[in-house]
Amino acid sequence: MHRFALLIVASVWLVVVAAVDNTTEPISTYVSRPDLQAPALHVSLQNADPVNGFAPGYMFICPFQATQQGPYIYDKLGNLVWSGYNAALGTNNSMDMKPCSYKGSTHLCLWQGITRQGYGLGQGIILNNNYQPVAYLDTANEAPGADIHEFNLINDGASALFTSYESLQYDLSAFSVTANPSWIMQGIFQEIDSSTGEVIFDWQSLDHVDPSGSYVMPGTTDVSGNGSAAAPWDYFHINSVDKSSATKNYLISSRHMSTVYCIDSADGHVIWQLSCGGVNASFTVEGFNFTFQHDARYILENDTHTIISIFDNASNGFNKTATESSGMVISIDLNTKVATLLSQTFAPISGGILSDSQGNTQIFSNGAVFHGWGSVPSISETNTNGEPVLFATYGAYPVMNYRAYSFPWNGFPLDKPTLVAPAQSQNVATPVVAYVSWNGATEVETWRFYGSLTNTGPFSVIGKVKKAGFETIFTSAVYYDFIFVEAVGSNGESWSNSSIIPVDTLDANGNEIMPSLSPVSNNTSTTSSTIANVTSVPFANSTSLVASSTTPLTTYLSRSSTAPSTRTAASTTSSSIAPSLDTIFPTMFAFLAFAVILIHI
Ligand SMILES: *[C@@H]1O[C@H](CO)[C@@H](O)[C@H](O)[C@H]1NC(C)=O
Ligand SMILES: *[C@@H]1O[C@H](CO)[C@@H](O)[C@H](O)[C@H]1NC(C)=O
Ligand SMILES: *[C@@H]1O[C@H](CO)[C@@H](O)[C@H](O)[C@H]1NC(C)=O
Ligand SMILES: *[C@@H]1O[C@H](CO)[C@@H](O)[C@H](O)[C@H]1NC(C)=O
Ligand SMILES: *[C@@H]1O[C@H](CO)[C@@H](O)[C@H](O)[C@H]1NC(C)=O
Ligand SMILES: *[C@@H]1O[C@H](CO)[C@@H](O)[C@H](O)[C@H]1NC(C)=O
Ligand SMILES: *[C@@H]1O[C@H](CO)[C@@H](O)[C@H](O)[C@H]1NC(C)=O
Ligand SMILES: *[C@@H]1O[C@H](CO)[C@@H](O)[C@H](O)[C@H]1NC(C)=O
Ligand SMILES: *[C@@H]1O[C@H](CO)[C@@H](O)[C@H](O)[C@H]1NC(C)=O
Ligand SMILES: *[C@@H]1O[C@H](CO)[C@@H](O)[C@H](O)[C@H]1NC(C)=O
Ligand SMILES: *[C@@H]1O[C@H](CO)[C@@H](O)[C@H](O)[C@H]1NC(C)=O
Ligand SMILES: *[C@H]1O[C@H](CO)[C@@H](O)[C@H](O)[C@H]1NC(C)=O
Repeated sequence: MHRFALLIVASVWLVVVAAVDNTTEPISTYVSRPDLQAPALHVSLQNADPVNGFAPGYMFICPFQATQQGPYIYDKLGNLVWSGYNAALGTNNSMDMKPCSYKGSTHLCLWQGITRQGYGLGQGIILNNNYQPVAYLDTANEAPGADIHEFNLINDGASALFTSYESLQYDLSAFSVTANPSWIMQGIFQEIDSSTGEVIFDWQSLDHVDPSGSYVMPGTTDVSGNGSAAAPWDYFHINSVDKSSATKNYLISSRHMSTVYCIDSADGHVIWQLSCGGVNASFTVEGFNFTFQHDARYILENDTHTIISIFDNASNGFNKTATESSGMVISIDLNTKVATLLSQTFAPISGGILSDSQGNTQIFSNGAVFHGWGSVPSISETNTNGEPVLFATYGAYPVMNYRAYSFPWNGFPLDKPTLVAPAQSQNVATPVVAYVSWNGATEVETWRFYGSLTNTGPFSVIGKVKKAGFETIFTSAVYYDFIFVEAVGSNGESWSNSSIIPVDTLDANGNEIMPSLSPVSNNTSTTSSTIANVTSVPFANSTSLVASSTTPLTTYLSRSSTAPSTRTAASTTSSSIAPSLDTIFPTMFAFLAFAVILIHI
């Protein structure tokens, strides 16, 4: 159970009303998926060279304060691969999605829940490569629910690292807090056994770090809190947890102490702390500085050295120590007690980026670096030589993204490819224009199209087209009444077939009409999957094909056994047409203005 009683704290919510439009939030729309309004990636720098260019793989982001906030996967050319908006996960905030190893195979891990002023309450979710949730994990031992700042699956998924924010009554008279009683927020992290949900390790900041060392005093920033019950003083602000596989020590980042701590996994004591002039600093920091950092990760360790990476926010939105945020790789000599900077990467744009909050640094094994720029919704990558090879933005404030990652991924959605063929004209001689997409599928190389004069077939191959981004457009040579599409992999595998869909045309009034359906018979070998080796043009430009009919269209829609096999044009009004036929046009450019909750993480 969670200590919710202590968290019934009406946090400070800074409400800013901002108009979301195509400038702050460009979106991509798709004919085949009118339900999706995905953030559009604007890629301004792109080096796809196999040797010196960006690393292979996909980009994982969770934009929020966006029209359809949620987890997203893009390819490195900027094409949408998967929109997780409302996909079995609900529409709550998502954060920190990345591939993770769980029970011997690659899964997707993300945090989802509700955000408060600077922290959150939710859970960790593990999805399999079919994008189906297979596990929900949370903090335990009465700690408040999993906070946004970490859901880090370790040991092949055997355990999970979480952060948690807990408010406690605390005497803050030494910090000029007048509220009586006064309240403090402590940082907790836990390691949880992912099969039993039980706590393996539980660390609470007030047991080990005195509030007097904080750089963010009560009532000084938008996320500091003022020590009241409604806004406890967030003196610590834990914002990452990692664990060494070698020493089993934990590495945690405290933004408000501007300190990275190494914690002993036996008794929780602070083994060392890295800061630039903070109270009780363990090391001399030579030639560089950082403040209000995020995302502290172990990179390499041996007996004498520990190498870590951090994302130096360099600012808390009020005071700053650098003009640009950056990723830093830091070497700590445990003998000489000196910390030096091994590398530093900046955003590859003029003036760099100073993110107000959030952000992360992912170091590849070859030294290449991938960055999420937090409150500035941008991502970048530098290669092993430190040269910029990728830069992309996906909107502007208030759109934000906590962390961004680059990883290989293979996604196998359980649904079928989505195919639509909107009416083009009144003339059935008009070739079919079809739009196909398959949300989350990474293995499709080619779309192979099949057409027939009837819904029962036989169907013949009418063409194929290379997959081109999230949605691929296919234009047939001639007209077909019914089509479907097959998703073909790079080795010719057949991954899935779409449903058979009717190809609509327009009647004289501009209403869509659907071709007639034949009854499905059990006594004939002609089935929808029978592929005749038909290469002849199946449809002549016969005017009889558009001859008017007195048979009401609704008769055909109800699968009348007398439905004619030739195409008919109906004079019926659109009201008799099944509603689903009218839904294929996307709601283009429907941009919403809405109240936006400004949060600093
Ligand atoms: C402290 O913050 C809370 C929440 O914003 C606010 O309601 C309260 O008035 C503040 N108290 C003081 C003394 O500023
Ligand atoms: C909105 O943004 C998208 C992506 O940048 C662009 O393709 C589209 O043309 C824009 N629409 C308008 C109306 O500006
Ligand atoms: C959002 O998260 C809250 C807290 O975990 C949960 O109660 C609620 O059902 C979620 N809502 C949606 C739409 O997922
Ligand atoms: C610094 O170390 C001293 C001695 O161990 C301890 O009493 C004090 O609380 C520490 N201060 C902080 C901010 O951790
Ligand atoms: C900014 O820095 C000054 C000088 O160190 C300090 O007095 C002040 O409290 C800081 N303000 C914030 C919001 O961090
Ligand atoms: C911190 O480093 C920056 C360069 O990144 C430098 O401009 C600044 O003076 C340094 N600040 C301190 C306090 O050393
Ligand atoms: C430990 O790591 C440091 C930094 O990479 C390196 O200079 C040193 O040679 C390493 N020591 C051993 C024993 O490998
Ligand atoms: C898709 O349809 C084609 C043609 O009927 C068939 O050969 C193939 O096996 C089907 N693929 C799947 C996955 O069912
Ligand atoms: C075809 O077979 C299925 C099940 O075998 C049966 O339910 C259906 O009624 C049959 N349809 C016709 C048209 O005979
Ligand atoms: C089908 O067409 C292909 C290509 O034209 C040809 O090689 C093959 O022999 C044909 N198969 C049959 C069964 O007619
Ligand atoms: C069908 O119409 C198209 C376009 O008008 C024309 O190019 C084509 O030759 C016609 N085909 C036949 C078989 O009449
Ligand atoms: C860091 O965060 C603060 C706000 O929290 C922001 O103003 C500042 O620009 C950010 N900059 C850097 C480098 O972090």
